[in-house]
Amino acid sequence: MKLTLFVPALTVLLLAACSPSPSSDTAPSKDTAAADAMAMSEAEHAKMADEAAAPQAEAAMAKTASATGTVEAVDATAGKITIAHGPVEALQWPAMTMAFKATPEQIASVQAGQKVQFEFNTEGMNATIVNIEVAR
Ligand SMILES: [Cu+2]
Repeated sequence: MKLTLFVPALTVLLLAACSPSPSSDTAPSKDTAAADAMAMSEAEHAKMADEAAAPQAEAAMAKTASATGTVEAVDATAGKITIAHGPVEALQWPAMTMAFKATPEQIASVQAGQKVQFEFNTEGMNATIVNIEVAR
């Protein structure tokens, strides 16, 4: 009696221990993978939340700002006005000389050497004049 009960039980134990059965071997690792995936997605969501909570970083990517400066050059062919502008606090830009995209009308409205006040859109390294007028 004892033996007949013991043998089937041992067989089950051996099968459970030795067989690469999906139910016994991969289930725990699946759980771990799921937990990892959840941890990753939580981390990603946290990162996304951080980015959402930092509008300044996103705003710096595409933003309208205003500045004053001196026109260094106008290039109607290239469609650009080069301006030595002062610091732009809204963008955390230092003072620098750079070219802004401009319309032919804007280009025609200024001359090298003039002090100007202007507004511009910036996206990455591209800055486009929205409005420019000679400072008075
Ligand atoms: Cu600049």
